[in-house]
Amino acid sequence: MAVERTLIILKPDAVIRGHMGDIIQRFEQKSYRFVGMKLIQFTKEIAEKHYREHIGKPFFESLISYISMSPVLIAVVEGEDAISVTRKMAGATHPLKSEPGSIRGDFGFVKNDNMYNAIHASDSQESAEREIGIYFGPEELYSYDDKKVL
Ligand code: 3AN
Repeated sequence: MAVERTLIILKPDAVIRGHMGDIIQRFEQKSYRFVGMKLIQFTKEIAEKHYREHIGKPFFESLISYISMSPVLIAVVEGEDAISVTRKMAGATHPLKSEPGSIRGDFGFVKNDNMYNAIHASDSQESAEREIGIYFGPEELYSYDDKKVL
């Protein structure tokens, strides 16, 4: 086990439907720390940087219009095994295949053949480092020991 940092994005469906607090609460309940957080508006340029492995896939254009629908909340979550545990908490990519109890299982949905899956979570150490670097400079990330406030 190791203390890791991972990147999450609360996507426009979560922001617009008012589920940011519900989702943040799940990480706090798990004693994970938020060490960076901001709202940003995705542009095509940011989407191409973030989702570079999906450029050219059939769903890429709809992915860009979905992720650009409203500002998104971007955060860095820190804690033991944060990368794999956050992926587990997020659940399977497709909202109808994700387990009830997971974030996508509870907040994701499908409408007019489009899927809305509420959260992005980095899938590996390498992706976490790359994705955190897209959105945060070192001065925007905070280290704090939870023992100091307990
Ligand atoms: P995950 O976010 O579970 O790691 P990825 O990285 O395969 O999934 O896909 C990134 C995002 O692209 C997904 N969260 C979803 O919004 C979208 N996406 C992936 N596959 C599809 C698909 N077959 N149809 C529509 N959108 C998709």
